[in-house]
Amino acid sequence: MSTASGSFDVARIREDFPILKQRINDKPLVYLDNAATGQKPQAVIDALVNYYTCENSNVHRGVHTLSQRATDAYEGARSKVRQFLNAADDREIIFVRGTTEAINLVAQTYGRENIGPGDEIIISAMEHHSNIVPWQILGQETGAILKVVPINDDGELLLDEYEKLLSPRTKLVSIVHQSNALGTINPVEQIVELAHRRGVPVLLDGAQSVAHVPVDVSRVDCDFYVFSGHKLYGPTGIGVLYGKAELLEAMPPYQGGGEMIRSVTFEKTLYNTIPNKFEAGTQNIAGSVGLGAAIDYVANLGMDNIAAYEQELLTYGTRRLAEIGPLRLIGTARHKGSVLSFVMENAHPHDVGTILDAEGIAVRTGHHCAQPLMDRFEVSATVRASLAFYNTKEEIDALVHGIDRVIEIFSR
Ligand code: 7TS
Repeated sequence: MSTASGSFDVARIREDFPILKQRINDKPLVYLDNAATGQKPQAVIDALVNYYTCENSNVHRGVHTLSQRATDAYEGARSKVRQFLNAADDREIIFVRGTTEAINLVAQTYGRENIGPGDEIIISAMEHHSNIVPWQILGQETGAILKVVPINDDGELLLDEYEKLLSPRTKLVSIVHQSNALGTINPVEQIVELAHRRGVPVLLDGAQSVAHVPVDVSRVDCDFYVFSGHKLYGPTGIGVLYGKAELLEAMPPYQGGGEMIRSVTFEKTLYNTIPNKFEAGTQNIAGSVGLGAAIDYVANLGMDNIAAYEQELLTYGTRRLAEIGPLRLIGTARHKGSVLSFVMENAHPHDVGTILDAEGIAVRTGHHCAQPLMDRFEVSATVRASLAFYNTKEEIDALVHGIDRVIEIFSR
């Protein structure tokens, strides 16, 4: 495999991912479903095993040695996330289950406290359902209204339209950093700047971007940034809500229970300070440790190196797929991450996915939890190949070969 690219030795890197050695349907696995979830390097698997083997205990609760070890591991992971995002303070990092829970948390706490009847929340036409539905639920509860920034045929946000939507009624902007279905990377600094000029806070959905581009919340100056550990090559069931301390401090709690309190009587409860105020009950301690190991892993490779290598793959993949006549790429933004979403003449995406699976190639087919976006492109579904730093040009060739199989079968 000719996989060395600059300082990026992909053949070496692939050795770190045991699952990639599998054969599927008697073919080498070609895993191109990274936008759904990333595979886990051995270092993450080892961190989970080590945690349960040597450190497992509950956190913040005991004076005993194991409890202190578990607390150190949990708080150590928080510090790693803080550093990775370049946030100002560990207290601004809240552990949650994932992106979905983080957005629901903001909707149900910040939203209920600050957004009332007739107030407006701006989202975009390319949002994942988890950045639509929580705001609709809030709207049903409070009478707030959703405003949607339109996109062009390449899948780029129309910034002029965004600016026009910002009004004295706008109370929050909640926009995806990198689209899961198109790959578009949005100009988040500009989005934040335009909102802040009018005093409007911005939440960025970083579910996709966090694994593919360097993220610096201090530079971007977003007010909330949310992501899931499992897309960053960490475990499932752990994710992060970053929020500016002054906003988090002013927000009411999300769930009540242990850990989030300072004192409880039957008459009155005083809440804990952040981040504990938002971490009711026993948390996914092992998950946070695994996420910390994933962050160490990608930080060691270098997010700039990862982004550069993935851009090289994207350029190659875009060129190869453009050569296929009966294939139409959906999502051709100038600035995009390593996502190749497409439809084919005569072949339904699910059939394409099934034929590719027979070739050992894992892609996602469907609406990608972005039904309004599918409506915008007048398709019901797409085939999506989403690439990670352990993918290779040879795997893109395998995809092209698989698509040739599809064309052959459907032309019979
Ligand atoms: N936001 C975006 C942009 C996403 O891509 C996803 C998951 C989520 C939010 C929700 O993340 P979760 O970890 O809470 O589920 N996207 C996908 C996908 O594209 N295929 O499977 C999951």
